Amino acid sequence: RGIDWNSSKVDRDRGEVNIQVLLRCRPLSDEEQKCNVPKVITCNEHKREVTILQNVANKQVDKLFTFDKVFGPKAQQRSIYDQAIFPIVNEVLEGFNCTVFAYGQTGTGKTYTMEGGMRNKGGDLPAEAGVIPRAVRQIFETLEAQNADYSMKVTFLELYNEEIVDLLAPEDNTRLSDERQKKPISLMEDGKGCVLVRGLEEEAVYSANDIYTLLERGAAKRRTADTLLNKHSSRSHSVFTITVHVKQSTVGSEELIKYGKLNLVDLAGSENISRSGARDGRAREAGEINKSLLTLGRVINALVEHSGHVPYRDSKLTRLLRDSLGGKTKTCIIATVSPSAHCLEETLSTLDYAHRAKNIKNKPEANQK
Ligand code: ADP
Ligand code: ZZD
Repeated sequence: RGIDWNSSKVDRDRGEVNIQVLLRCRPLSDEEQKCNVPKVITCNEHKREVTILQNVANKQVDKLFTFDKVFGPKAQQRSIYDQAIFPIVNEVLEGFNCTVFAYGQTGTGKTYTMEGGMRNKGGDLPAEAGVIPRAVRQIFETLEAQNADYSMKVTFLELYNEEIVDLLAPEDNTRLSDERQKKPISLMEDGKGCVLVRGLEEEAVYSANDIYTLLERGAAKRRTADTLLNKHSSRSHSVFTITVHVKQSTVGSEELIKYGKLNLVDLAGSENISRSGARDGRAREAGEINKSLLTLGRVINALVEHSGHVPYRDSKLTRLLRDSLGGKTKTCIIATVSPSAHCLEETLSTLDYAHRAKNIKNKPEANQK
């Protein structure tokens, strides 16, 4: 069970592992069911295959794709977490940096997968809770059970139009309320090939409930932006990051600290690149919005084709997540699709993209100091 990072695709001598790519197909919505929308996706979880039914000029030209894991419309949040994400979070606690991306067309369940549905106040997580709240719970539960000496920080940011918005910044510091008070957020290279986000609110958290309070703040702030800007959420990328430091019990006087970072990334809707729309008068806006997603595609292409120059520096998203693409981070992409015939073209493009990304190799290394 779980992702086997030591599968046959590991080049043991060089310590390289492929990016893991999972596919999730959402169920038809009640609405779609009522209208008898035809389904064009079939998932075989056991064989890790997904088939897309395609009829071109009256000829059935189905296509089959294989992924590291496939989750059909009936897959529950908990089952996806337990099978695919639980082992990744354990790696973070072992000192690895890990990244989970959700990639797909708007409306296919990226946010549902990464965040999930509503939270019931107090008590346990709801069945609809997604990766973020479950990861938070797992980290606290594991460290508490080990009686570990640890510290944890989180950041939550949104990238919109090549601008970073801090979803955890205290209300009176936001760009929206006062332009002059704007706390500039910038990306900085630390000289060791690491990128830091300067000016970002870094919150120390001590319990799972602390994190839920922060998530609530972030979610509320995003809703404000959503109301003010049309299609904001489908065009923005959100990045939730947890950093954990764990003190190792050592014999003698030396003290070792293991630290790991988990990036949970909800990408902008992939339709934003397939139709690079400079059709209306907002060409610049469209161009800027697509820049990070377009560059992500180019970075993936360059890595897959080993074509020399990898254009990491061309967008904020790829600078921020550089280490996740061909670096020392363990990376997993969850590609999300709709089963509906209406989405066929976008679904095909998601499947192609995700399938190509399987060829990227990273070289994970644990952090210690
Ligand atoms: P995206 O983030 O890709 O735009 P959302 O996460 O907002 O998509 O999902 C679109 C709608 O579909 C939401 O109402 C969401 O609750 C629902 N949905 C998505 N995936 C599932 C799923 N696997 N099971 C049930 N409902 C889902
Ligand atoms: N997806 C919902 C938020 C939204 O788009 O608003 S669900 C989870 C991760 C990051 C941010 C928010 C959440 C979310 C939540 C909802 C409402 C208030 C706080 C947090 C959530 C869902 C289930 C369990 C925990 C948190």
